[in-house]
Amino acid sequence: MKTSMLGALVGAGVLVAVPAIAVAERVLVDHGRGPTAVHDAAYSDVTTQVHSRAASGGTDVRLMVRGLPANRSFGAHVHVAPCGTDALASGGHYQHGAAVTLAEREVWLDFTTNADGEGVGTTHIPWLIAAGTAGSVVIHANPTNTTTGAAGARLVCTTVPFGQ
Ligand SMILES: [Cu+2]
Repeated sequence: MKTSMLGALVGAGVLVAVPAIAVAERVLVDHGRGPTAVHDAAYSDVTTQVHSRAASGGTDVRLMVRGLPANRSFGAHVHVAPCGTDALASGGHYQHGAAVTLAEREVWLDFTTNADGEGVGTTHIPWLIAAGTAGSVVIHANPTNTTTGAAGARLVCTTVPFGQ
């Protein structure tokens, strides 16, 4: 009984401590490991990681994904709010300034998976993301329509504290 209680306490502690440590020790680099929420059960094996690095007035954002269908293209964007159980909790696309095209004022991370179902989406934007203006990266079912910004259903969402 003593052993099983200890085991339960350690197990609970690990679950709580991991995200807390990740936030506390990586203050200078936005960093998300996820997904935070899965909106389509067919994608429950997907894992994600997001890096956002600001330097010299610009920002590099990288999305790494595993566990997706092989050789398929997906849309992915930075959204304004953190993920929630409701797929719409992450809000709309994060936008910056008044550039003429959506591609220039939003942050798109579309990617195509390899034969192993892994994909990487990267982009460089020539500005800094202000704290509190962007909260997640959402992966969608289809590549982004460059005219409308639409990319189909929201599959998985990763909360990322951009701009800190
Ligand atoms: Cu999106």
